[in-house]
Amino acid sequence: MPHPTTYRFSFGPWNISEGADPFGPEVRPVTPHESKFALYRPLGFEGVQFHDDDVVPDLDAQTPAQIAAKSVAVAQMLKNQGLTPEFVAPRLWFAPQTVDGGYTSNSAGDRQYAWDRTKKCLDIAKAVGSKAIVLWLAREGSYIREAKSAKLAYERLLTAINQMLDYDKSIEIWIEPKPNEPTDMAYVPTAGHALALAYASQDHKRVKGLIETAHALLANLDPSDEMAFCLAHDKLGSVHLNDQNGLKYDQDKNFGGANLRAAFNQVLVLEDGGYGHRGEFIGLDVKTMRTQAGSPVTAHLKNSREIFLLLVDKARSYDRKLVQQLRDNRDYEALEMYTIRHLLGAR
Ligand code: XUL
Ligand code: MN
Repeated sequence: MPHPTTYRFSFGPWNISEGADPFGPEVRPVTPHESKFALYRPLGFEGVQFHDDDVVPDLDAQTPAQIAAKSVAVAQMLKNQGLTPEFVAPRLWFAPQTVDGGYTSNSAGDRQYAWDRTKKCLDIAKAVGSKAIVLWLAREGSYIREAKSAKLAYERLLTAINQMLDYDKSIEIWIEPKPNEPTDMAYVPTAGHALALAYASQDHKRVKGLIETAHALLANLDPSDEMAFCLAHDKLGSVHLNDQNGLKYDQDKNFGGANLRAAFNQVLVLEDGGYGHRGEFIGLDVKTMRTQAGSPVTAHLKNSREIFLLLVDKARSYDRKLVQQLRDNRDYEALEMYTIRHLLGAR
């Protein structure tokens, strides 16, 4: 498949943050939510990733008319700024009704909250002109396995996905797997789990995966393989490129910042898999370092995009003929050395 000559990039407003972490407060002045959108184009981004309440703040407290009016205003703002909404994700991990998950909660009332919130998210996605919603299934897991029936939990997830497909006949659902954090163990930790749910659903063509580098690494998997698995099924809805130092807390480091070779392999898989030729975005989900001064802080976004593009150059100048020859000869020592020399620019 031909690769696009140019890529489109996206990030979410949460990627510009004030630096609070579980151990300390904000360290930078607040960048008002509304003022973030003007930063996209100058930084080279045209796609906006939204949570539902990034579109309609304080969503649970709004009437349907208020939700509709705010969504229309955001759609107009995006148009004025020349931006495209990439997806909207229901934030099902914040409200008191979601302490034990949403779709998989043992409480019927909490599950009803999750469904009501999802319907609001689907309405918002339609109103802003987004073709997809993203399910990051944050608390759909358990802290101790005895707490829930896992079989029932998978059945409930599938039921919820089918309800979404039914409620909106054109929306795509992109499942973003993650093995842990904030729950101890999540029910949908890998691309395999996400795509199994997709194929079991009533309209599998509209259910895909969104692969985040850090999430794959937290599952002790190779992110490029997770992306390739989705591409092989024509089910890579989007990516969240970032990086991660081993099996620790979710770090959302700059793309390539921890493992440049693994980043190169992700770019190779995307290039060779024809990713982007239908307008799919190169999505980033990166956090700046807490030590970074200034407001707003955007260097991490600019740098991650630049690192991606530098690796695209590396992918396009990678000598495919030589690679094929070394594969044919099964000389993987030479292939590794060529790859490292290529990445280091050694002559
Ligand atoms: C959480 C994460 C989220 C999702 C969107 O780890 O990656 O930001 O991408 O809800
Ligand atoms: Mn993400």
